[in-house]
Amino acid sequence: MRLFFYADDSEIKQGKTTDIYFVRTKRILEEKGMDKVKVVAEVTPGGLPENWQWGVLCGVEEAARLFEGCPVNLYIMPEGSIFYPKDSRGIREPVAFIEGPYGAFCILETPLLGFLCQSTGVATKAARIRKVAGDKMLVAFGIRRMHPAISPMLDRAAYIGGFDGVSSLKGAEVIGKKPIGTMPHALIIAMGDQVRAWKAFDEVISSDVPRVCIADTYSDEKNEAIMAAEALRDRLAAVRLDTPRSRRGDFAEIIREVRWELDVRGYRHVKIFVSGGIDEESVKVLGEAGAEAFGVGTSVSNAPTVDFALDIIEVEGKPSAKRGKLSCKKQVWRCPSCMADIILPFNKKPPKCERCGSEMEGMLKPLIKNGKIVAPLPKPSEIRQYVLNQLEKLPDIL
Ligand code: PCP
Repeated sequence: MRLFFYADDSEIKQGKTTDIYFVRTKRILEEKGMDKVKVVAEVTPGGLPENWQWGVLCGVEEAARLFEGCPVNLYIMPEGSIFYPKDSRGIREPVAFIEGPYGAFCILETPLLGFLCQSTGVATKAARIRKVAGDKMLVAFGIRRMHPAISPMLDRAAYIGGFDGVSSLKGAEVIGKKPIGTMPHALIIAMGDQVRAWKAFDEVISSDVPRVCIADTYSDEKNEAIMAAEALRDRLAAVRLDTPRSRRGDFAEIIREVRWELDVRGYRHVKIFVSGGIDEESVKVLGEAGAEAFGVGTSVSNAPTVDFALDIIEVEGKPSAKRGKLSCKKQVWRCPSCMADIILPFNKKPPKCERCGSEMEGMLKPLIKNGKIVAPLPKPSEIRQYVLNQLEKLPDIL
């Protein structure tokens, strides 16, 4: 008897989460002896949410696990690759294509898209915030907003997008790091007194955990920040300000005041950690006011999904696509220095970058060949570094 409402590995792999019309399609093709018809189907974004100019592809390792054992080839951009909705000439950009008997993979369309759409949205939102935050500390605090069964995916995607750490035990395990947290208001309230709670934290929690005291429970942030500094002195790493919307007013001004009052009292070592409603805009404004670390929750864990679609573009080697889609297998050629893309039919020879003349790199690489994984599956930390390296080459987003 299962306690919660989620699908397990074998149910996902068997297509139990798929849309029923794919099951019917497979049955009809089998009955008519057409399930072995060879097709090429490509994954393209319908566009990007909000004003996003690019996305960070995430969910690729799960796609590999999904297709392992399925008699198809899967070519896909490496996990963490920047992609665009269209190339410089307006051609819609494929992030993957599958080639093989349609009847062998048609029921996997739904889980494949689900793996890519949601985690790509999370990783992209995280990367956008990383792009604005520079090297300030970013911690994923958002798993409480979403179904707990996917919290490891949410944390992994935020980390891959460029965050420094995650708050959940399971998420931290998946990315191979220790979880990062501060302290909840509940600790102060349950113990009845800020100083008593801060000192208890300092006594009980192992010394390798930075002392970050929540400093906005009962009184003004400036007042509680000074109290925390006077209570823990050089043991205090930071104060966390999580000012509720009912009190927020000019949060940047509050941060400037707290920074000033700590500094004039000799507490320059105490950093300011902020959380609550943090996104690209507030990271910029609050960072400029003196915040040096951010706990980012809902804006990343509940990031918009990227609406990828899977469309057949070749049947038995012949061009065949529905209205609105371009037929024929394609390659996405990327200039590694200026990050510009050109999309050409798959077997064309590599073009030179029109902007800088560099050799261009084919982004759609084989991940599965006849059901076998044929490429390495990098660690989350390696994928994250790949994302950061690419972000450096992109223009600012705000
Ligand atoms: C919230 C909690 C979350 C933060 C803010 C994320 O504060 O710290 O991790 O908020 P966001 O989703 O708006 O980005 P509280 O709800 O006050 O919880 P706590 O007292 O546990 O900090």
